[in-house]
Amino acid sequence: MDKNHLIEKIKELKKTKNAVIVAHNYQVDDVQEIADVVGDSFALSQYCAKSREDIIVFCGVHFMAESAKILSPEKTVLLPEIDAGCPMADMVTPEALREKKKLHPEAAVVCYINSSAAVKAECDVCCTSSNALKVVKSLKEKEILFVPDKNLGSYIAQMVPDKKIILWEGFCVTHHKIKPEDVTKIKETHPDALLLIHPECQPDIVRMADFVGSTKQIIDYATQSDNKKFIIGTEMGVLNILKKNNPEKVFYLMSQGLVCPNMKKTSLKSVYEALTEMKYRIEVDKDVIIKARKSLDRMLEIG
Ligand code: CIZ
Ligand code: SF4
Repeated sequence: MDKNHLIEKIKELKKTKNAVIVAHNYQVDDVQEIADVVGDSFALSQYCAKSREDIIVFCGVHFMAESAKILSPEKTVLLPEIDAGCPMADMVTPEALREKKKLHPEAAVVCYINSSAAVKAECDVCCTSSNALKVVKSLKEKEILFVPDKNLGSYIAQMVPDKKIILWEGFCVTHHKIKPEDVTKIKETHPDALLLIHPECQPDIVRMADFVGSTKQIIDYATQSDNKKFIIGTEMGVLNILKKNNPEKVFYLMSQGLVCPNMKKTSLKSVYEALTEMKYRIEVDKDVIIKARKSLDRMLEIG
């Protein structure tokens, strides 16, 4: 089937099956183009919870589809590529976290949204890269166990000197590999461009940024800024929306290595197959949903 035919078929199936298609900011352009909405993981899950369709096709990675299931347990959530996982989310298991919690019984446990439902169920509160600072600041505990991203955790830690942040040894393989030399080189080539960096990058990279933020915050910042040129320090998928929203501005990817192979697994073909074969259904244990939901709801209460 050629591309246009596939797109037509997907649109038809979406209607007949009463499905919504959501795509993460890091998905390939073709998939972003057929989605009803493109955004970050939590915004997409919230969108799904409010939507009227019975079926959610989540174009992203496994933990994101789980978050959608936690917020919409009555709906069918499909992940088109079952092997699309997040290596960072896999760096913490509920068993390992339970052991660590025993060593720090006084600590509040904060989990980044990039974690499995079972890990969220072990935590006090969840956070995204947009609200992590607010979440940590809102906690009365002085000791915080932050999982799994040590880079996001370090970034937050230097802004809350009154708290002791215990880091987990997790990181995003894609953002973590950016080196200071990559930044220096591209800044020399484009000295008038602003450097927008995701906090999943290592602290020495984050320190060089003009602005640090989540995908949504980076997109909003570039859109509102009067500057015309930007160096983008997050996964290349965001370039699609950045260019679409800002046709008069120029965006340079900080490094050609900023590609998440798991995010790139989903294609038009796999979205089509997801809808025809109703795969791959994401199921989360009822008890886990109840506990993980508490972590997400608490995050929402904080704002
Ligand atoms: O929460 C998300 O969607 C992720 C993984 C990153 C971001 O900054 O939006
Ligand atoms: Fe996970 Fe990094 Fe890929 Fe995001 S970009 S899904 S954190 S591996």
